[in-house]
Amino acid sequence: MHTQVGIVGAGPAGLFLSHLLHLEGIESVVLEAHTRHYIEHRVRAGVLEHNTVELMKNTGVGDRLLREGLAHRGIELRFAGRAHRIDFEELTGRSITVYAQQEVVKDLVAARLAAGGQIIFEAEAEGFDSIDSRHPRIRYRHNGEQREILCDFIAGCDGFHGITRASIPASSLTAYERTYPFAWLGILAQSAPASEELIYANHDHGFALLSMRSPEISRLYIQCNPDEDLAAWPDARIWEELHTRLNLGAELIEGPVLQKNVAPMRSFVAEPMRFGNLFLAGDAAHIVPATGAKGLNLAVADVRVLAAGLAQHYRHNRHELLDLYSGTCLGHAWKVQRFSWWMTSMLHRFPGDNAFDHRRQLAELDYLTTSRAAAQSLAENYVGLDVSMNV
Ligand code: RFL
Ligand code: PHB
Repeated sequence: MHTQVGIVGAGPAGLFLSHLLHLEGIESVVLEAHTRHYIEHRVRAGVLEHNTVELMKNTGVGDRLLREGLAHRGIELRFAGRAHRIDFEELTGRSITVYAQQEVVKDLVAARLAAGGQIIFEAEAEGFDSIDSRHPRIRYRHNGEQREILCDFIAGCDGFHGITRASIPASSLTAYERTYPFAWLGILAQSAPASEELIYANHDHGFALLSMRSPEISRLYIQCNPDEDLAAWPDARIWEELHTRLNLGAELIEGPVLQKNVAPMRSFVAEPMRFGNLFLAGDAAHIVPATGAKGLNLAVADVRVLAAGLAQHYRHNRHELLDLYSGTCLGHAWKVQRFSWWMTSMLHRFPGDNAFDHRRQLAELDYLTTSRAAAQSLAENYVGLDVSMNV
C-alpha cells in the first residue's frame, strides 16, 4: 500500500491532521491500535481553546460543537475561603468551549469516513524502515497479519506511550521532563454541575477542580498521590473531599459516579519534533500537566502547522514551512508548558512545602485576583495563544 502521509494514531492529532490534509487534497492513511468504539469513548480532555473551536468551525466539523458545546466566558478561582472570577471575554475578547475530547474524536472520525478517508482500526504500528529516507515505510499488524505502508511522510501522532518517538535514535533527540509528586483522581458523575463555569480550588487538603460535560454531567477532580489505589476511594470519600475542597455548600449535588480514574501529572518535551521525514505531533512530542487544560489544544496547534507545511510541499514543491515545523511548534509548546507548570505550581499542595511556600501561593492568587495585568496574563494563556509562525 502507498499513501502520501502515513499517520500513526487516531487521537485528536492524527484525526485532525488527516482531515486538514484531505481539505488540501493530500491523501493519508491513519493506523489506530484500538477499536473505533474505544477511541470514541475514552474520557479525557474537555476544554477547547478559541483557536481550536474556530478551526473546527472553519473546516466543516463544528456543527455539533456549535449545538452541544458549552461556551464559557470565564473561570472561578477559590482559595483561602474566597472566590474570584476571571472574566476571559472582558480581558481578551475570547472565550473557551467545554466539549469532550471523545466528541471531537467522533466528529472527526465521521467526517473522515464520510469523505472516503482511510482509518484502519485495530492496526498497531510495530516499526519503521528508512525513516530518514524519502520513502519511509510503516510496518503494522492487522487481523493477525503483518503489513506495510509506503509513504512520503510519516506523522507520529501515537501519544506519549507510542512507538514513533521511541524509533528515533536517542542521539538525535533531547528529552526535557518533570514529573510531579501528585496525580488527579477524576470522576464523571451524573449530577448537574454546581457552577456554570469551571472552578479551580487551592485548599489545604490539596487541589480540586469542578468541570462538566453537559448540563447533566459533572467532571470533577481532586489532587491525590501518584500511586493512589482507587479501592481506597469509595464514592462517599471522593464526594466528602470535593465538598471540603470546593466549599460550595449545598450547591454541590452528588450523583451516581459513572467513571473513575487516576491521571499522572507530567511535563515533557522532545526536541526536535522531526527526524528525516518523520514528524512528531501532539502527546507523542510533548505532555503538559492537565491544570492548564492544554494537551488537546497543543496537539491541534501542531497538526495545523504540519498540514500547512505539507500543503506547501505538495502544491509548490517548497519546504520552508516543513523546515520550520519543529521550531514553530516548540516555540509554542514551551509557552504552553510554562503556563501549565505555573497553574499547577500555584494550585497544588506539594509534599514538603512549608508555610513560606503556602503563603507565597496565596500571595500569587491574591495578586492575580487584584491586578488586571496579572488576570489578563492568565486569561490570554487560558483562551489560547496564537502560534507564531516566524520563530
Ligand atoms: P492521544 O489522544 O493519546 O492519541 C494517540 C493515539 O495513538 C494510538 N496509538 C497507536 N496506534 C497505532 N499504532 C501504535 N503503535 C499506537 N500507539 C498508540 C492510541 O491508541 C491513541 O488512539 O494523543 P494526541 O492525538 O496527541 O492527543 C492528545 C490528547 O489526547 C491529550 O493531550 C489530552 O487528552 C490531554 N488532556 C487535556 N487536554 C486539553 O486540551 N484540555 C483538557 O481539558 C484536558 N484534560 C487531558 C485532560 C488528559 C487527561 N488524561 C487522562 C491524561 C484530562 C485528563 C484526565
Ligand atoms: C476537564 O473538563 O476534563 C478539564 C477541565 C479543565 C482542566 C483539565 C480538565 O484544566
